[in-house]
Amino acid sequence: MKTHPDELAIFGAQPVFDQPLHVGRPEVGDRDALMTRIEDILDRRWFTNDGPYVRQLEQRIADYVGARNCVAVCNGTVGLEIASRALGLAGEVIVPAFTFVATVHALTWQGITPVFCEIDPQTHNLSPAAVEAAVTPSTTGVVGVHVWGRPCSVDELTDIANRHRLKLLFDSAHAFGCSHGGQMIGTFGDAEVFSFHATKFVHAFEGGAIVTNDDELAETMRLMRNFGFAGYDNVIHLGVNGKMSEVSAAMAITAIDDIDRLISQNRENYEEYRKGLQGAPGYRLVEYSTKDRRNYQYVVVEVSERDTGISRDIALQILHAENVLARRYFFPGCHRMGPYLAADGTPRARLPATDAVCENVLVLPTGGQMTPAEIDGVCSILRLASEHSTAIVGRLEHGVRTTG
Ligand code: T4K
Repeated sequence: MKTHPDELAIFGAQPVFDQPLHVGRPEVGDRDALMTRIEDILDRRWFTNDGPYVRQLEQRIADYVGARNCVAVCNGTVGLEIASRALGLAGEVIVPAFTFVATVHALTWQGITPVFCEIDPQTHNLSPAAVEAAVTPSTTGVVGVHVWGRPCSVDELTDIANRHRLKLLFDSAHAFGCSHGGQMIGTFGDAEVFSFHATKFVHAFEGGAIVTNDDELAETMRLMRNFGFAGYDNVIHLGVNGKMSEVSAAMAITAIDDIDRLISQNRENYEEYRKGLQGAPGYRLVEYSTKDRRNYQYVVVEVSERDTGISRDIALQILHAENVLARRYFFPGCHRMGPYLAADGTPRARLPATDAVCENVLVLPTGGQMTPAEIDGVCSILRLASEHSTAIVGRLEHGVRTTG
């Protein structure tokens, strides 16, 4: 059994939970249906390269979001690379630093300069005013990220992109099943990219999809996904291997069959967390609009050290000690990550709102693994951590080891 650090033992000598509770625990869905599909794939001996399950998945996604085209890919990162290349992004592209590093790597990998832009601390998404201010003659596009599945300022960004003749790409890795103004995410900008990584509520083990209403762009991206082949022996475009396998497509189809249940399960968990943290000073649950569709796949708490007495990082340490493997997505901001620092080791951009959000966000476990009692347990740990903050901080500062 895991050793319990005594300084953090607010509940007793052993962790509250015997087994770790993970953020991003994958769902399996209807295992029999999945296995039937996998048996079929094995029988057919068609494992990848635009197979029937990939085509079926592309149709399902296009229909679900209401987009004209869907190009399934091997993961979201390669999807972003293909989409940005097909859109002709070059020079400078405006991106948030509060995102998973893949958003930014996908651009940099192609020699594009990411220009880090400030977020709105309330929404955690790009601030349109900051985007407008960051446009230069070298800017070719904007990549907006729908962080936590809350759509970024789609209308304002569309307006900015139109006025400055910029391409607009959305990293919709978190936002499958979400909508904005009644219209599904997947239909905005020039293209949008979903991730179906195992940690997403709809997943393909590894996978992603690019959706667009631009038929010509979709055709280019299909070519790019498959080495530029336009038929046997006929390479007409620069390309990469961005293909999704049949087994991955089978998993994603199985998940989409189950999407309503997955969302309502996550919503129930979210409501349980809300009840559990209600009235607990200093823990603010990130809110989801009920006017539009949300997938509730992330339960995110902002920890105010002033009100709880503990920093986000101490809260994280306490939760980990109790086997609650919460995560501090996204920390540090991409502008503070090695490849994006200036030669003297300092960040190139000053982003105080981004830094503040990076410092106080905690992502809690959800999904089918969590029971209401476990969620209540997680909330109790956070509440107790706050109630005992002075003692805990004192013990941590002085390295005092007690028996808990
Ligand atoms: N844009 C955004 C905004 C994104 O969030 C992401 C991915 C992308 C683009 C790129 O899409 P992909 O190329 O990945 O399709 C994880 C995921 O790997 C990543 O897909 C996701 N965002 C990111 C937010 O989270 P890590 O480095 O945190 O992964 P890891 O291995 O620490 O696992 C996360 C948690 O999930 C752990 O608590 C363990 C649990 N887990 C994970 C796997 C793989 C399981 O329980 N089972 C599993 O099979 O990045």
